[in-house]
Amino acid sequence: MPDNQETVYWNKRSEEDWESVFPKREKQMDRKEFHTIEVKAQVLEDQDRQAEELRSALTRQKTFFVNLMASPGAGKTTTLGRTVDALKDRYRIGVLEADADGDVDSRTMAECGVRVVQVHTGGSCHMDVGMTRRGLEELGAQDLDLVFLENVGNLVCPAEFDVGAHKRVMILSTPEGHDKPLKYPLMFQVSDVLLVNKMDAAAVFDFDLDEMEKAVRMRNPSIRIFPVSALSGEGFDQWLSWLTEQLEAF
Ligand SMILES: Nc1nc2c(ncn2[C@@H]2O[C@H](COP(=O)(O)OP(=O)(O)OP(=O)(O)O)[C@@H](O)[C@H]2O)c(=O)[nH]1
Ligand SMILES: [Mg+2]
Repeated sequence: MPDNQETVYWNKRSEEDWESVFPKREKQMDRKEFHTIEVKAQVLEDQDRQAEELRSALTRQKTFFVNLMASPGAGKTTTLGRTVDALKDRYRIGVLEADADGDVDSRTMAECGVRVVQVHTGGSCHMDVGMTRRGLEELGAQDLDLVFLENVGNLVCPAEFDVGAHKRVMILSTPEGHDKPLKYPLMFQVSDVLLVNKMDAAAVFDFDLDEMEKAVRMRNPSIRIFPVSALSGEGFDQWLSWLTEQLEAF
């Protein structure tokens, strides 16, 4: 019998039935006197506090930390590769690669000549602050100027978790469609920067940049939007000058 049918069955039991099923428990306590704890709210509050502590520690040690989020295949690794290539002579850069499994992206980033740590989330769809802290320790972030987290590919869960980054950057790629801000509003709401990637393919996918921007600005009027192509490098000057400004002001 499936689990949900089992649940319905127990709920339908009479008071007498209940006593016969849980006699010990009934003796130990009055079933009507119990405490309810809101675990989700408490866990998230705790995560937020830890994220704030991590961010302060990174600020003290002068490590600028960027949380990069996007769907699978939106172009996170390609974007990081091009970004790192442009900045690695000027800044000491590290990358935390977060994936449910595998090390493909870590190998790619290591070839770019930066320090990399692969974090396996064990199937989890996002990074939390505990996993991030451990990854940063492993990376030796204290002597790095700039660290990127390539978060797990997903437009939902990573948006909910503050991992202690100074800035949240997201990528939306043109094949995903211009309606995504309407379907995944939180991700667009919490991000400081939106890189609209694969602009070289926008026409093929009938991607309307203005429509997308209208939908994003309803939720997040101050988000910075940079249309780019990580493949060709189009639009990277604007993204890189924003990032450099942040680093110089940090
Ligand atoms: N046409 C085009 N293709 C791109 C662009 N950026 C990335 N790609 C391609 O998109 C595919 C996925 O790119 P990745 O950089 O691996 O994407 P990702 O977000 O890191 O993917 P996951 O880590 O697997 O979630 C690759 O085949 C890239 O070559 C772009 O600007 N234009
Ligand atoms: Mg990747």
